[in-house]
Amino acid sequence: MPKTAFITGITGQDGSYLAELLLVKGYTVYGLIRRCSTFNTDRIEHLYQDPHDPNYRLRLMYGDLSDASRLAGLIAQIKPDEIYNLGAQTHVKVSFEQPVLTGDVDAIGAMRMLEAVRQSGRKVRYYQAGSSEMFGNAPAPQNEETAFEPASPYAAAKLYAHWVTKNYREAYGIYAVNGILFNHESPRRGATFVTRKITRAVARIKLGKQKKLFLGNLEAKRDWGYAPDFVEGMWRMLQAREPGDYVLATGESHSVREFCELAFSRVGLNYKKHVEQSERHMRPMDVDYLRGDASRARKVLGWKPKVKFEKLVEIMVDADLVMAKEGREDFRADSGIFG
Ligand code: NAP
Ligand code: F7E
Repeated sequence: MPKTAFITGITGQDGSYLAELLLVKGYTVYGLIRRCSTFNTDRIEHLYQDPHDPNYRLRLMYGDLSDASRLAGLIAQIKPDEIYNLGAQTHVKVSFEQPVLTGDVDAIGAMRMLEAVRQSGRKVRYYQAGSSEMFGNAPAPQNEETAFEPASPYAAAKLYAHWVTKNYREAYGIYAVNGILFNHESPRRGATFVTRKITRAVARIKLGKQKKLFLGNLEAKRDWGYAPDFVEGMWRMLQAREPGDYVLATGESHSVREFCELAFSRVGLNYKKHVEQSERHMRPMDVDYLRGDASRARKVLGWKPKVKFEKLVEIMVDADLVMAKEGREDFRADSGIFG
């Protein structure tokens, strides 16, 4: 029987790749979208289907993770086999500026979803989008046994979601899993995350459209993978015989400075001539060094990332060059207000 999936956060980077993957696998995909005064569906426009087509398999529904009654109503209406809770306020620095909203959406939002699942009485498989940020400055390499040390309102909110997901699995027997995903990027990454901010700037500087790139902490190290590899891991988690929690990571860690060096050199530029540090992009507290150990996912799920650091940088720079040449890039992230 073809399956039905419900994705919150379908308009985001991961939601868009996951929707693609599930449609190819024959799923009917329902996606939660927020009502906005401007369109927020750029990342899934290539997947649109005519709702009058009887084989219409991508169905977008208005809703919000802050609206419990709507979430319960949607789950009752959709009757999903699988739920992927990817919706969140995802920016760590913004979580210091909007801690209450971040807690409401990222922590209580997950609880609203779990309660809707529990009260529906249906057998649903539930994926919770957890984050390596929950490890904070715990020693690397971090895996499922590493003690969490959240270092931001975002990380603390995600940790609440992590624990209640585990609790609903153990207390109610719900097939609920936590993916603890290290940073994963792509040409669809939001422009205010550091990798995309860098690759967009590289393209624009190369074409003479921008002069400087202002960044914060250049010494922070992250384990950066490729988003399409990671959404495949999410799907695998919901196909396993038993529910569990899994780290997804590449096992390599590189600094923001190294990312700059490689990205600028891809177009024959020296980052030192263009990158400046600015207080504006520093956080009240940062996470210094993340490097994941995904052995459990490899062993139990057979999951392995295909794209590593150098290739990722190439993919992102090349895609941004094409966009900038076609004048399709958005200049707003260069103003220094965002990011
Ligand atoms: P993203 O591109 O920032 O997308 C976030 C999604 O959440 C968007 O669809 C956004 O909708 C939606 N959203 C925000 N607030 C919402 C609300 N109140 N109600 C419903 N939906 C809401 O994030 P991503 O990179 O795809 O990440 C997906 C998930 O994985 C997130 O939960 C994130 O915290 C987690 N995660 C990401 C990474 C990573 O490296 N990418 C690593 C670990 C964990 P709009 O488009 O309308 O804003
Ligand atoms: O920062 C440093 C910054 O914002 C990475 C989210 O998807 O991954 C992401 O969170 C590092 C940090 O990602 C700038 O201080 C320097 O040390 O790209 P980021 P993040 O904070 O790691 C995790 C796994 C998630 O779960 C989150 O949802 O880069 N950095 N200069 C900068 N960061 C930004 N954004 N902008 C700068 O100018």
